[in-house]
Amino acid sequence: MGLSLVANTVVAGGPAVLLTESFGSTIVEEGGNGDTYTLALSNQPTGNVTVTVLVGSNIQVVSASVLTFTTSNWNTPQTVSLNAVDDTLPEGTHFELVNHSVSGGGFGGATTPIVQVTIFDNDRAITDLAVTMQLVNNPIGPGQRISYLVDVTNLSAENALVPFFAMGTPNDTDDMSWVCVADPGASCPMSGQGPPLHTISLAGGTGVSYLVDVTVSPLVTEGAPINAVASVEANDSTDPELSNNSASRTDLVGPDSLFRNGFEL
Ligand SMILES: [Ca+2]
Ligand SMILES: [Ca+2]
Ligand SMILES: [Ca+2]
Repeated sequence: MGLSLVANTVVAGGPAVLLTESFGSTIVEEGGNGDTYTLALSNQPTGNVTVTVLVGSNIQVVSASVLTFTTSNWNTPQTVSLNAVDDTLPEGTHFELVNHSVSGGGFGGATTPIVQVTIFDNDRAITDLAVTMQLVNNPIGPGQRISYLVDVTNLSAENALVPFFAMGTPNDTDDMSWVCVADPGASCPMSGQGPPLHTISLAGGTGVSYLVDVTVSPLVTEGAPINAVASVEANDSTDPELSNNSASRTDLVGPDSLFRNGFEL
């Protein structure tokens, strides 16, 4: 033994059940398209060979799940058709392995293929994603480096797998840079330059926190407003409470830091 099958290539050796996946892969959609592959034997058996298709809970065999190969049709491929089980669970794209058992005709110990099936989901979680924003430095001074603390939280129990986070550059600022820290079960890029615009991941009840730094233009005048907006979009889940999916704030530029530091002339 110790033989292996990769796609439709068999390593020469003992008897084997040969696999050919249509278009080289097997992909099924909940509530949508199924897929097929074919099986044949590597050599003529001594009698009837039975091959049984073994699936888990996410896949159903639409064709016969027990194939019989005889001494005459052993090398004629037989088709296995699979569909996804259309459950109601939001799972994202997931995977299941299809195994095969074989018996009879001298094929009792034959090598059998394992098919990795990709399953596209059609169920959406209900999640409530929320964003809050604070300004760490207040008041803002012309030319000052300032920091926003932005928290993105999944307030629901269900997972949001690929929400999109965005924060634009506040007016009259530049040199934006940021760092992000994620709760266990959540993920975000660790840091970056420029506006954060990317996919994050928020398991139910988890969040990520950004510290976003910008430099206020030295040319702004006292009383000018600096507007900042951050938002999150659920993408693969449904968010029935959209009022908390963005946070914005307007902070007025204070007096020049020379004055605040007591160096008034
Ligand atoms: Ca479904
Ligand atoms: Ca599902
Ligand atoms: Ca929300």
